[in-house]
Amino acid sequence: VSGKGILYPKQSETRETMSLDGLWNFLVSPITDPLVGFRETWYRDDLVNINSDTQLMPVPSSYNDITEDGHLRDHVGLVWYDRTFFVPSSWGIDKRVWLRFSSVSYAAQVWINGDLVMNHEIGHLPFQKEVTSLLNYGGVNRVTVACDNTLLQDTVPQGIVSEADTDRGKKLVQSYTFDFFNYGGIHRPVTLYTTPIDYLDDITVHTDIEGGTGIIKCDLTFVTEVQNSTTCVLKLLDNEGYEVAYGVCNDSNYSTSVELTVPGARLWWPYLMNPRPGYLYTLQVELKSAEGDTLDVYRLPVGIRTLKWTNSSFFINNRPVYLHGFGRHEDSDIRGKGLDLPLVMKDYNLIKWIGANAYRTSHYPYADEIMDLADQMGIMIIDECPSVDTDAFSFLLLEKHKDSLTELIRRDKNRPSVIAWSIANEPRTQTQAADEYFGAVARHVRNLDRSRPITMSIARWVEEDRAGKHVDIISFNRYNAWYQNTGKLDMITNKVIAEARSWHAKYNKPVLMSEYGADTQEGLHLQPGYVWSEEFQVELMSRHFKAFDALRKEGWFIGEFIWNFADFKTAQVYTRVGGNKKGIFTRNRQPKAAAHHLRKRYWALSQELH
Ligand code: GCB
Repeated sequence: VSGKGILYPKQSETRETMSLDGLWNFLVSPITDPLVGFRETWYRDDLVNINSDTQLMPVPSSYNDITEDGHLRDHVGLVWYDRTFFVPSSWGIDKRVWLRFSSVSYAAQVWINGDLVMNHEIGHLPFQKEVTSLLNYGGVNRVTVACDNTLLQDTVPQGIVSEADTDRGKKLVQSYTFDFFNYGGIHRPVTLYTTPIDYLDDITVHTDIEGGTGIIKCDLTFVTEVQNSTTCVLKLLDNEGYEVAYGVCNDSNYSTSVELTVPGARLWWPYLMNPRPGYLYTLQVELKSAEGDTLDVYRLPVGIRTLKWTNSSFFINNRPVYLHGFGRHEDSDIRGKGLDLPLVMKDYNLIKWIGANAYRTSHYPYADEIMDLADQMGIMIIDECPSVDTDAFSFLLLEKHKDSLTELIRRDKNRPSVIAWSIANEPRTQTQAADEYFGAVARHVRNLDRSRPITMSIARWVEEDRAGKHVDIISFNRYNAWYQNTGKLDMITNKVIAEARSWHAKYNKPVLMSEYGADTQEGLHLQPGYVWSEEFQVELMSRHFKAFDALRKEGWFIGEFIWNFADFKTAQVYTRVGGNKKGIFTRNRQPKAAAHHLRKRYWALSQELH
């Protein structure tokens, strides 16, 4: 069984979880014989027995920055991970056991005790498989992962691999045009968990408001041994655990639907739009047998809110919203893109401190744990799939691009924080091929979810763009006084106003500036503002604020996202000093002058607006 849903593994009366995070064994495939691990079936033994170069590697983490080996940092191709673990005997009785990876970048192949379990391609997204029949219960087991970071013309995102002559001989080198380091490894938690034999596979909720009453439409799918034999009992609990709504529905062909009504519903509001942002109910779903026995229980947080959009505005709970936030990255020193809860919490504390109400998950889906906090704190998310700088539009690429959105929507469809899907960042949208390609991608997303608008961050010029017509909100990225007219601070305000106006004039849709900014070396002071100095970054922001204030009066400009929340690592290029330094915070999450400047604006904006 592999199920259709990807519900986050949670403990309940009927479910157990076991974390497989920790130090795994790690072996790099030799560049001279990259496929040796497959040929010699490395998954049939412990890596430590196979090769004395096996070392320890933390999971979750990127492997690139953990060692002192520059070759590993820049490695292209396969690396192998394994570890052993015990499974209790009790798990072998009347249960299904599942193995879930929250993300491996970029592609993964997984074995349990030498048997192939699954393959997955595309980083930043979870995958899982039932492994019940492969485990030793009451005994030791081994999980092996082959992980490949290679990016090609038909991967999402795209890259190019070529052969280079080095002092060590011929070697593969990876190039890519996107502007963040191509970290690899097991980036997010690995979990073994149980479900009952008859279990809830997926839950989909859609919420609405009628007067003061909240409506929650719940679609449930489950797997049971006997069709039409089960009942689902749903209870909605408020945040103190009191039951506020109840519903029952019967199995009809392994799925069922029910509508819950919540009189006097507490709505999910964004941060700073309400004194109690991020209000979540708990939807408790219980699967019961014909005899009335509880088969399975799962609890899902639910926020009741509506989204609406027109050709000029974006509304949450029927109130117009102005988005003020950032583009971000999952990135930090040492761990790269590995999930790190202290870092995640620190980032949210900084987001609250600075008064942002939104961000875009540039340029790929972020960890479940990061999204959970956005739901809880009321931070609005533009949820981006991993397509960056898309070019050379092929059929295969389109299929994978669609898959990435299918998997993203399947994972995040129930999240109140997700207010829009971003289907790409800075694709080459000037061609007929791009027009058709993004038409197909947008249709695909609308077939999966009509409750949220679609956007795309465009960097082509207004006149040449051919893809904007396919989205609901136009997001544009532009680096006035940085990539264009470098250093000319007096060439920002009018240009931003003029460009935003022409986007709106061309497509008659709401417009958001999804990137602007300047690289800034913290502590570098040059007055009057000169590129790379703190003074320059602050002044560049002020000139943009002036444009945004003028645009806000025109009624269709719906938000500003500075690039970037924090400095982050990139590929080695001579335009980047230790990485991209457009952060408001340093990579270590300390404020530059820009952070204080932005804080003043965002708090003033939220006071003025709400
Ligand atoms: C962009 C990209 C972003 C880069 C940024 C920059 O337009 O969307 O990924 O990091 O510019 O700083 O160049």
